[in-house]
Amino acid sequence: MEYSKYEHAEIRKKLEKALDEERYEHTLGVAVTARMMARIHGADAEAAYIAGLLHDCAKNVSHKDKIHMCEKAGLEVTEVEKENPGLLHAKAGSILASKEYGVKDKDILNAISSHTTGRPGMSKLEKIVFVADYIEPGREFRPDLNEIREEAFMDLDRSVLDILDRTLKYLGDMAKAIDPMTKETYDYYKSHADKG
Ligand code: DGI
Ligand code: FE
Ligand code: FE
Repeated sequence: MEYSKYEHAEIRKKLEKALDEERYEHTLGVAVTARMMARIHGADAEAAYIAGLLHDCAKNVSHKDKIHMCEKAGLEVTEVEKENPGLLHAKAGSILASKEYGVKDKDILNAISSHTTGRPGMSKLEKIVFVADYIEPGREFRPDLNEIREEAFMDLDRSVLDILDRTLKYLGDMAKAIDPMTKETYDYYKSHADKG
């Protein structure tokens, strides 16, 4: 994967306009975290950086427009996604990344698409973006984050599972609807961990 420094700057400039300041800072945090994790875990560091930059690129799109974009692109929009506006920016983001930011790499587009709920059988890049989104330096409010941060560099699958565990607990505490995909992803990585 080869992107020039110029292209990085172009993507960042565009994102800075599309996102609010806090979201843009978060995006830079995810990008550098994902790049470093990729180096440690032997994934494509360049792809990880681009996926990190773009993972929340649809965050400021209206819910109506996200639904419309996904349906137009032939992506299934589930009932849970219609009722919980926090979910669809992932799928919509993969469409924007392809159409507005010129990303062709399928693995990068998948990493954007799966970054909120995960999915069973994620690629290494998808897992890295999923985890980097959770642990980037700006996420200071989460308790005991350093344990997960350490794990993220030592045992990627374990950190995916622990993040899903925490997310499911958080959603339960907040009485929020659980996307079946979040639970499916948890079950998948749980059964893999149990097998050793
Ligand atoms: O976009 P970010 O804020 O950086 O993080 P994100 O894409 O992981 O998630 C955004 C929100 O989605 C976050 O508040 C947790 C929530 N979320 C994750 N899984 C589920 C979920 N919300 C619902 N309702 N159901 C889920 O399964
Ligand atoms: Fe997100
Ligand atoms: Fe994010």
